[in-house]
Amino acid sequence: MIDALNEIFSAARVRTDAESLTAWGRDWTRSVAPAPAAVVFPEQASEVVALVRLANRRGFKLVPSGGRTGLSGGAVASAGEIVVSFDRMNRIVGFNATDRIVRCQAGVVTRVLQEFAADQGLYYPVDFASSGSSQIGGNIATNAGGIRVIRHGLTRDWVVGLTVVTGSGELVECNHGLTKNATGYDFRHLMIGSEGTLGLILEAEMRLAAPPEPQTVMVLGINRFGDILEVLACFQAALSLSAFEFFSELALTKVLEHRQLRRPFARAAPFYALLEFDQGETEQATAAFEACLAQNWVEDGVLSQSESQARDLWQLREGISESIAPFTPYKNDVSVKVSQVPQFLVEVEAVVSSRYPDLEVCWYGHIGDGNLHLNILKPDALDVSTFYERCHRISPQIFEVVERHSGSISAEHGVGLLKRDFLGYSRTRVERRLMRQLKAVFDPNQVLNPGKLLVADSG
Ligand code: 2HG
Ligand code: ZN
Repeated sequence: MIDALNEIFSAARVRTDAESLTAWGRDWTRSVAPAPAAVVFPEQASEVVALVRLANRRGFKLVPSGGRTGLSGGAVASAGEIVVSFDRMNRIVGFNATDRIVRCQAGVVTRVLQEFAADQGLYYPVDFASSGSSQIGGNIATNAGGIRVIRHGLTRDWVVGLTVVTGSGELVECNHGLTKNATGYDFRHLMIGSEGTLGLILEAEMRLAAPPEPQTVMVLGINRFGDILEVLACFQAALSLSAFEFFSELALTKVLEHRQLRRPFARAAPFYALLEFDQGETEQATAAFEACLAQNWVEDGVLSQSESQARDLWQLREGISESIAPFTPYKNDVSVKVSQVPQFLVEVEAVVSSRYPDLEVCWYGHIGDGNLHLNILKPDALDVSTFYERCHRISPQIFEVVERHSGSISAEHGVGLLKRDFLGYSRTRVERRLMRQLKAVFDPNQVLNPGKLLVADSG
């Protein structure tokens, strides 16, 4: 294998040392042990095409690898695969101010794209805690969402063109940056969210937006779970929100300890909401806050007075995932339509409190778009596999609630390895068969990201 790889890549761009295999063989999912055979670092499209063709001839399996910040094992190589890292395809290769389109190689880091946009007086709005290391190719492969979806949508909404190599090694240019293009199947949208199972993304044309007004952040203390959505409705009736996030007191405690931060206000509340909106709408926001106070939905609140205060308040929400990572959490990333959220929360809470009475459960998420992150923290005394087995047995009960509400078992983290066995709760048998048939069209020899997203048989 290594000799064959060396015909495409110089020796320095093929790594087989144990440290590299571990580092590039996994993502932020820590429950599956990495065991790739090699890691390669292509620098141009022709090398990726040659690699995919080689994989087809020789039966090698390829795992695409971006910033490796995924939480469902989508970028984990655990069975002797070749990891294809896009770290060296990290250049912005074109920008057109008239079109407001930037052309990025797959390995461009999200924050680099955001900063590039700002340098042009424009804005790339998709944002999340891992923007500093996640890469555009991975964002597209998982249709990353994050914190401003209620205003600016998902990664999918900003992709206007893609260059991909299919699993059989054919180069396909999708959509060419067009706004209007009614010429049949849009392969761009098939590739977005396909988790590297249909093709490898080499380049993307991303649309940029006009910059928003300066933003103000408000953090509110909320007494009852059920009132969170009342607060959302009250604010949405009064102004246009850029973000509406929520987190529990336990989540706040973890982030305060981990980052050595101060509470947003002295009195602890069972739940918190974090809202972001245009500075120009502060008056409307203050009025909505008072209305919520009068209803007793909210018991305290704080408003950012500067950009740096806004950033500090965001840390309370964005730092949660990192601060609970040491507890090897079992993650759920579920969503329902916003109108279903109140009932959904009640039903999920009933499962959680009856099945995890002895464990710490951290609630947080992008509740304004219907997305809830539910992390079960591992107690020190339990070993990882016993803990995961227990959670795995309980998951179907949460997913049954999701299914009843026609929700998603993976709202934004992808299916990868971790949620694959549960896909049937969100996608029907017919849909799964169609997915496998599409996989056979784009990747007939099954060389791309094996074992991810779909179970090979009829399951
Ligand atoms: C977030 O919203 C990320 O912070 C991570 O999607 C969520 O750690 C998680 O479960
Ligand atoms: Zn999230």
